[in-house]
Amino acid sequence: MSESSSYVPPKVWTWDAESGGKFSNINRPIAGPTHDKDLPVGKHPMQLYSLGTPNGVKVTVLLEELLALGHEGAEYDAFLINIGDGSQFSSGFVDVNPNSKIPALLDTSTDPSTRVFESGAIMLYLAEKFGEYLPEDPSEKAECMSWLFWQMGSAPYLGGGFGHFYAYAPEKFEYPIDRFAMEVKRQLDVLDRNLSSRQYLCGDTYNISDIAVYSWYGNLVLHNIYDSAEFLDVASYENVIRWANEIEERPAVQRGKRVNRPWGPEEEQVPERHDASDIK
Ligand SMILES: N[C@@H](CCC(=O)N[C@@H](CS)C(=O)NCC(=O)O)C(=O)O
Repeated sequence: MSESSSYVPPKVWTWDAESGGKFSNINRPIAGPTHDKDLPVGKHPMQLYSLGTPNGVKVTVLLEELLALGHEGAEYDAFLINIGDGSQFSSGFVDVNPNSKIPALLDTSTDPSTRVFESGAIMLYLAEKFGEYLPEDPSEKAECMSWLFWQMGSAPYLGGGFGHFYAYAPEKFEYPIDRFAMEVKRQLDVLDRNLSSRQYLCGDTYNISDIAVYSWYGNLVLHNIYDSAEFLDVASYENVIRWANEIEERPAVQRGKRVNRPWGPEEEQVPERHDASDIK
């Protein structure tokens, strides 16, 4: 560790200064809505309020996989929630997700409608509802749940920890970058060892845990997120790369990745999806 800090934490933390860095304009220490606004509702059974980040992509990929299997009940409207402008703090969004984070799902095919928030809970809800991508055998299901919850517990160290301090913080600090780079590399090694003897995370069959883990760690090893591929030497995790490529080749994954994406090459953007034809 090289730098020293002059910051001395006060006795009681108060919210009186912007912390700086990307997202500092939307970060705040209180929950609840900031403004009154209802959410739009479309014509399909599933109403998704999201953005094409790794957490959002998990759900659109799964919905596309379910549609590919012929489940009409998985037809969905995907509305764009722009987290940069604070849309996650509207009263309508907070009703669907009191935690004000994308993705949030409203299943209007139940009476009353069912709200689901937290991407892992949404995936589990959809997999159980349609009886797909979730093993039935209790031991196999336990393995699938283990990797799904592994992703939910691990990715905050990648995104909120490593990504934040390596790419978004207003200054580079060695201590947090060191700590989170070490953890992310350990996580990649966990995946790499598991995938050295298995085609998919749980064995021979693709399931929701692969979709969840791919959305974060597949993206990391294939797409240089946080501009960190060289720094983390992602090329050395060969089994993770082999597995991520295999998942990425799936047509439903290709479609799901593009939904709720208002960035990137214009011809690939699908800010909202209300019909299959919206994804060209
Ligand atoms: N554990 C949550 C995390 C969701 C999350 O962090 N979403 C981010 C975008 S990837 C978000 O909505 N951020 C807005 C904010 O923090 O205000 C999940 O998996 O659904």
